[in-house]
Amino acid sequence: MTDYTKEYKEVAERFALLGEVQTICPYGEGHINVTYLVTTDRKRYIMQKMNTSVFPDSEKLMKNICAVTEYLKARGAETLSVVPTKEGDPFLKGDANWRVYDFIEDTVTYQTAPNEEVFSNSGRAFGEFQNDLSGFDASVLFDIIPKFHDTPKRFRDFKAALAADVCGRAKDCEKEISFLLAHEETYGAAVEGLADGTLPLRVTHNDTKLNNILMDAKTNRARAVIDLDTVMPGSMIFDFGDSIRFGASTAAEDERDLSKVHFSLKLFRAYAEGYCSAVKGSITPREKELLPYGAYLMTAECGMRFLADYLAGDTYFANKYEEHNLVRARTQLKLAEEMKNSFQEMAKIISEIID
Ligand code: ADP
Ligand code: GN1
Ligand code: MG
Repeated sequence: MTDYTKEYKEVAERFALLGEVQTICPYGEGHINVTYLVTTDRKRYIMQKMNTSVFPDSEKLMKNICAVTEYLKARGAETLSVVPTKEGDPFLKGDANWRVYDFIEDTVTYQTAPNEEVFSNSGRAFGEFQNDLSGFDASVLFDIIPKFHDTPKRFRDFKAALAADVCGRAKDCEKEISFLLAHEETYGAAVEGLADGTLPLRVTHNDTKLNNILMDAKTNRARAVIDLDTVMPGSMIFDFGDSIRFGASTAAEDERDLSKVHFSLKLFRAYAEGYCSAVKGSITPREKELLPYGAYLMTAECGMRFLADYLAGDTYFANKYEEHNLVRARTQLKLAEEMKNSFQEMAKIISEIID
């Protein structure tokens, strides 16, 4: 692996780090920020080049993160610790913007669920995260990406990318395009429920992938929910659904061999048991009813976002090769279809877990 120490040492040294910087290496599998592991002779840190096209206002973003992490710490939860610059600012402003967190030691992240127990633990942790934030004053939060899980808007964006077809790629994905167009009537129920009050607006994480949670390396119990960039008002079914999208698949989000990609009801049950054990005191009947739909919705939405980005020339998600976003879109749409065909089984599982 290339050592980035020389290139980024000057950046790292602008932060109030303990010790002398020894190495800086790329780290993790996030699609949005560029993440590095910084090692000094005393401690390890996560340093991120912030994605300012996705999050144009770093000031507001870091205000949100500081407010949420302070609140969580006061409740005794383990969470991200922002390391300020030597001037005391929460991020470093320049041609690029950078931030640093303490590295949370003795933890691991998973790209696929290694077993049902780990996935269930992650469900409990995201449920507890939801509970921890239930008393948090949402009015102090900036709406950092407005309409983040407004699926009808995501669908309109997808159709605009399709109409423009700037790279001439639409011909490579006719099947995927047809799937998304054919399901238009299924995208609206969550935003409609939030608008008419039948779904409560809560403070949610909005990006609850399994790799956005740090698990204890020894016990596999969840230690900290991370990637707090998208904490905003939203619906519980977004958080539940996005976890199922990523973690209840039998393969990675970017598996090329679709015969390996299936929606696992066993993993769904495991996650639902963990999540519902945490939220059973606050979940409403309508939320409970819409948990299976949330899984389908977040998966179809993510599929349309990956496909829109592929059509637009890969401007949003970090990718490792030319067709990466198309490969990702294909896994999501296959999962969405299987989920749609499993609504009854999912509902039965939920009713067995909470009555
Ligand atoms: P992105 O927004 O690009 O997804 P993340 O903030 O999720 O970036 O970070 C990418 C990865 O880096 C995470 O999936 C996790 O593996 C690792 N990571 C991030 N923050 C920490 C931390 N404080 N301690 C340990 N690992 C971390
Ligand atoms: C991005 O930041 P990361 O890699 O955890 C994206 C999510 C998508 C996800 C798909 C801010 O998540 O919305 O569901 O990729 N985050 C943002 O893997 O757009
Ligand atoms: Mg992440």
